[in-house]
Amino acid sequence: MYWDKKMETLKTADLKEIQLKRLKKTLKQVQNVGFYQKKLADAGINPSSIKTLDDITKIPFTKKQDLRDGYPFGFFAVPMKQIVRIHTTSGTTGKPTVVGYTRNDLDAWSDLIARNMTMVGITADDIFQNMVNYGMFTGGLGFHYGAEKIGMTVIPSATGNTKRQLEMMHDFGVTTIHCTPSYAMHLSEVAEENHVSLGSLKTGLFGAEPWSESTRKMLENRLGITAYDSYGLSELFGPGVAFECQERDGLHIWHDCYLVEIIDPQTGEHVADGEHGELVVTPLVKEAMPLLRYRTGDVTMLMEDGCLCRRGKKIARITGRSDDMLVIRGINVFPSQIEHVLLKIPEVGNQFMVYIDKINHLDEMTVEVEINREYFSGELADLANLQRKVVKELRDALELRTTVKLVEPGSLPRFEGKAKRVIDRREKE
Ligand code: DLL
Repeated sequence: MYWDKKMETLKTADLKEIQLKRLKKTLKQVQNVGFYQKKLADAGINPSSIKTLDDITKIPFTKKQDLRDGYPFGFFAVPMKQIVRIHTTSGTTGKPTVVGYTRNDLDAWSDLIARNMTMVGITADDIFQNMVNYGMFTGGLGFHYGAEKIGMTVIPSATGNTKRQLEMMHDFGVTTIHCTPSYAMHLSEVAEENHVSLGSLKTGLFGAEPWSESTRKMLENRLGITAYDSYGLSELFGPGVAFECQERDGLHIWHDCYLVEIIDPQTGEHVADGEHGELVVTPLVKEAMPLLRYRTGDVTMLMEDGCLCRRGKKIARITGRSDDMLVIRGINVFPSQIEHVLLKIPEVGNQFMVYIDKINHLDEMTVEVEINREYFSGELADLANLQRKVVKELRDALELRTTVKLVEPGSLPRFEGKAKRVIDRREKE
């Protein structure tokens, strides 16, 4: 199941040759960007000083703040006439980051999405409902064009009106869905409440935010699907950077298009395979907005074991962003770890919120958890014991004391796009 068998199964030596050729081309392309002209000149680097792939470590990193400083078009390496589309990141903190695409970029991007979908057995016979935002977010149009390229029947349903979404899934015989894992969870809830049968559904493609193995199991059981993790970011086209294959043990990253490093975020040095660090990527086929050693902020690791289906190292499921990591009384916690613990407890529903406060100079974490109806009221309800159980599970896994509040099913917020489950109310120093 290959979309581009030659590129997906290149022998190591051939892959390295292509990577180096493309890296050199990228180094030429960035010369059209004022930021890089200066940055490379300051570091004493000209394209001819990069002779091997290992020489990449001579090149300085590019950070998200650099892109923000270049707002709006400072990182475009081609004349505006050649830019055929613009997307932006959500920009929750300050100005959004603008990304641009040439016609070749759009073609390369949709090819990558087609590779991912083909890898998990999706074909032109599938009916695909794309339940993400179709605006500036790259998830909507990105998947849309990839799916059309394969020849799937695409339903661009976007977000909102969950009952209508379910009706379409049922009536149109949808086989494949794409959305955030949080929305999929909500969808499964509404399907259950309304007794909607989704017998045609086979595959769920979920990404754009961290999620856990517990969520995967829950979604698979409730929706009767196989669920795959999909990773990407706007700065590297959007979705399509890495994707699980049918093994569902780590994500294949497309090494002919993305040169991957994992670094210690503090020192900037490479970490060993199997060790977690920040993912740094140099895209190799971007025309409109080439980047060098882009610090994604995402925490993952290169996996030591290979895969039978494709060459090149896989990356592990993204734990979170290094700047999403919570430091509670000196202990590092990722929201995805909390989710993993909670969803393994059968009485716990699928929604939670985390609040962090500073009380008497001490960090305090409060977790609000929805409880399944039958355990919240009625004969099976034993809230005091259950509360102690949740506190214990969290303490055992995170080595952290938390305050747990059990709340009624349906009372916490639902999310159509990326979930915002953590509210840090500590004052920043
Ligand atoms: O979220 C692109 C995308 C759309 C990916 C649809 C997958 C599916 P941005 O809005 O720029 O782009 O946000 C990128 O989201 O740096 C990660 O922190 C996070 N992220 C994306 N995919 C995953 C994932 C899109 N599978 C940021 N697991 C990235 C964990 C993810 N985090």
